[in-house]
Amino acid sequence: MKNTLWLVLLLALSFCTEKAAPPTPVLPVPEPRQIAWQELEYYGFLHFNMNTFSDREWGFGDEKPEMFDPSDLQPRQWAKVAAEAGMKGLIITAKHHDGFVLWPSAYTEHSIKNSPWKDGKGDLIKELAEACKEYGLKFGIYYSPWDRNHPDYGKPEYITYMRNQLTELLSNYGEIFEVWFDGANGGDGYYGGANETRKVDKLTYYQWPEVYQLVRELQPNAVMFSDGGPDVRWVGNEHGEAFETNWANLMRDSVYAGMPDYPEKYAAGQEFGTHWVPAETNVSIRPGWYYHTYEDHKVRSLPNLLDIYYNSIGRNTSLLINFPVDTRGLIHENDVDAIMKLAAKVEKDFAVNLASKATARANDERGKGYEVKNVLDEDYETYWTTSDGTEEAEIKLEFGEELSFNRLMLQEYTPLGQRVKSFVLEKEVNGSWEKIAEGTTVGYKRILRFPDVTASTVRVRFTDGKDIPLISKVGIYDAPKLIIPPTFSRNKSGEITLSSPDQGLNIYYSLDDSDPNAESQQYTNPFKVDQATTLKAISVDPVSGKISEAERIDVDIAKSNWKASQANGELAIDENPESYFESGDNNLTIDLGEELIIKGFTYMPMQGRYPKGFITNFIFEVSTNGNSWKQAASGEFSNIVNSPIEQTIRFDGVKAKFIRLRASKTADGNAATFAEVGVLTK
Ligand code: FUL
Repeated sequence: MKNTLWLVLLLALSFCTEKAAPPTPVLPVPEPRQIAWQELEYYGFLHFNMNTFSDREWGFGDEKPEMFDPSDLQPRQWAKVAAEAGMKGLIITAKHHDGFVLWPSAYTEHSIKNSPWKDGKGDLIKELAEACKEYGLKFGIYYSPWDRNHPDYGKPEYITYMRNQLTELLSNYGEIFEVWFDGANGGDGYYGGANETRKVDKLTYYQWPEVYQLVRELQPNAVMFSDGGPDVRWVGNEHGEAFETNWANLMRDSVYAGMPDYPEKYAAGQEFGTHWVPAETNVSIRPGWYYHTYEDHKVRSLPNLLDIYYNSIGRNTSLLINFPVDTRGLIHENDVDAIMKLAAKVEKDFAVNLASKATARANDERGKGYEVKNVLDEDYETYWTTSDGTEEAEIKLEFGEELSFNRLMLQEYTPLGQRVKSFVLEKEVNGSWEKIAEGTTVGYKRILRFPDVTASTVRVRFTDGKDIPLISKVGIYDAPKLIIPPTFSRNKSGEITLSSPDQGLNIYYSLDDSDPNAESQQYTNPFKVDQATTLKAISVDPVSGKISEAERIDVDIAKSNWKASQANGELAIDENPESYFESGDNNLTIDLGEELIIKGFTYMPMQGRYPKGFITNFIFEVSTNGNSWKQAASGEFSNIVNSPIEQTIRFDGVKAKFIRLRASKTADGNAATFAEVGVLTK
């Protein structure tokens, strides 16, 4: 009898300590290498190669190795910047489309071994691999399958070359975490002097299954990126934005690198995709992937970088931000400044998880090991889930006091598959529930941003899913406001729009050159200014009372009555610097609609990604009747190629009803282009 009692006791005890049965996986599920990769979240891209020196985005393949001549190449600076910015790895363009390679490959002469850098004795891949190790970063390789230099490109022999080079890269430089295969092929190229167009069948030519096998053999832990994987897929655009609904699942066998309808059809993944192929968001910190001095003033702003962060990492993708390393061989100061600002702001946004001190309750718990408290710890491996078949699982968080917050972060435990299809965050108000925000898929990580909310109890309801949700983490944060000046735009009729850099901020402005404060005119709607004046505007956080610096902008008379004499000339007076007028006869003539005394003019050169026709030498003429013209100024826009910002020329007041800006020379000899032309009347 005694023995039986002991046995019962022992059985009961073991029952209590035993973990409940795990949930059944929802297929597809990730490979361990993909789980490890997903946890990196954030890493950097380095576009540095021949294009840096030829000042191009896509080299033709006929560039000379001697051109690769950095004056101060420091891979350790790249690694230091990345590590300090919170990145977990770096991927470098070992070979881009022009075919030049950054390591002394035994299979080509088109490499750094024939460049002046370190007298041809350097190995940049090795130096960067070492720098990454020193700074605790993972190291990855971008390798362009398209090669505009190689004579055999398009023939079977080239595939052997590609495999040989991959073998070098994946054998000699230690652990590689990601191999990045670019899907681009623009056709024409140098091809060893043939100078012709060679397009290949992107699906079959590269013999992808064999290439994948080679990578697996040499670097079993590396993930491979291309449009459709096999391990990591493209997000479908280069501006840093994932779809809100974003599945890691993909119909992988229907996708190949460089397929034309990929962005619309496959970039968001598919709920019933057959394979686990999560997305990576790749975006450059400047308009171009490679360095161009003329983009030094175009490094992304903090609000833009923050949007990218929330719209990529916050939407179930990893984030790969590119640094176009400059001709010295350094990440440019402006880019360093921008990435550090992003790092500091992200750190502040997620500094305190308000949920971690809350009491969490769930409407159902699966049992031992799957308790709701698991969503509050920092361990991704522990998660909360419910009994099989539970409909509308929910987690309630009781803070014990009224708290203010504006971010929700959720993480699914993805090793058993992506499940959640929709969820809603609600707060309790006098015994009933009010919606704060809602979302669709979660995946590895989902972050919602919403205006400040106060509540003492909230709940997250999982309203639809492929199966019961497995939730590893719930975070609630109170991100501080981004208190920087408002952004400004003006249309042709002189209407000014001010936009707040963050939700919940007020904007105040002055139009009389005085410094605005929280007592000044508050901005509510666009307003018209048709005379020359100075606008100063600030952003104010009504809660903390914090005030941004003032933005000061000189505006001149509105262009509402202006008319251009040439067809399309309107594009240069529409107050939109992104549109431009290209003039076959190198001038732009404008009727101002009234006679004015003008004291100068402005010229904004073309702002597009591939600018052309910058005016370097100008003649500016005025007329009161449109027939007889008088020269008011002539001269040079000295640094316009390197710094294509608005140029301002002043002169003594002259009468004008008509103005004409004439290019006596353009930087590249192309027809003159005009993004925007204005006059100064003050
Ligand atoms: C694209 C390339 O064509 C660009 O030059 C750049 O390397 C980008 C990351 O991928 O497909």
